[in-house]
Amino acid sequence: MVCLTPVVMIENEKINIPAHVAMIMDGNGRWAEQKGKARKFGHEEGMEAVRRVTMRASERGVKVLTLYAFSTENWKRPPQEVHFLMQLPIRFFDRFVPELQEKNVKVNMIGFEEKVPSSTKKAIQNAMDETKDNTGMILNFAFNYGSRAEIVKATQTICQKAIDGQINVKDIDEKAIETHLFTESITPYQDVDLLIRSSGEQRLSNFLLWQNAYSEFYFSDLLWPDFNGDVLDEALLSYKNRQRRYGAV
Ligand code: V07
Repeated sequence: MVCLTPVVMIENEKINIPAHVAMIMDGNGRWAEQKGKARKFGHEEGMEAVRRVTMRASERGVKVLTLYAFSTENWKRPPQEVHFLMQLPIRFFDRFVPELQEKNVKVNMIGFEEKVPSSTKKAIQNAMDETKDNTGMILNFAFNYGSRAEIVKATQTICQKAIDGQINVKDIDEKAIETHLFTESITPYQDVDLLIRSSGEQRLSNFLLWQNAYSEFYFSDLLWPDFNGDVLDEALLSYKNRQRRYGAV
């Protein structure tokens, strides 16, 4: 495999930086409850952690940072909480777009548009438009995202193309499936290199199932609002210390 990712010094160690880092930002509600506050305070503080981690990842030369902001399962939460979460992209961009511009970060989104309020979609679209010419890290929000539903959607599209004679069944290979997933928009970094999950949980929770086929996993016991750039550096160091074999010996 050709490795084009930069080598950066962290604590005097040369390290290979994973091109695509994906994060499951768990523990916001628990963080708030431990402090005797409402869950929304945890989400609010979680947004600050997003800012810290985005800035550090961009400094380290990560190409794509994918954040699991809202899953297709999250609609089952209490309506008030869902409503609050839907406002967060608007608040996030009101506050952070200038900083994203300064760091040359480009915003992208993967997920289903259906059910997302139009004001939220508009905020995300604006941020994507405003940062479309940036050439640095891609900050990729998985929003109303579910991996099985993504694979189902790709399957439907491919089958329809086969029926319409646009593709031969013989030609449906891994590449063909890959190009029908949401992550087509982050080509050539569709595969996750390093998956990080906070808050002590060690599950994938329907997040990028196809794209995580060969990724390294890093779990932290810290609750997401306590996450920061130094924890990201620890994860990057641990990544460097693992031999990646892709099934070979
Ligand atoms: C959310 C803050 C981070 C911890 C996880 C739960 C709460 C940023 C966004 C966001 C999403 C899309 C977008 C821009 C920003 C966000 C939700 C929750 C639903 F284009 N943080 N954050 N979205 N939290």
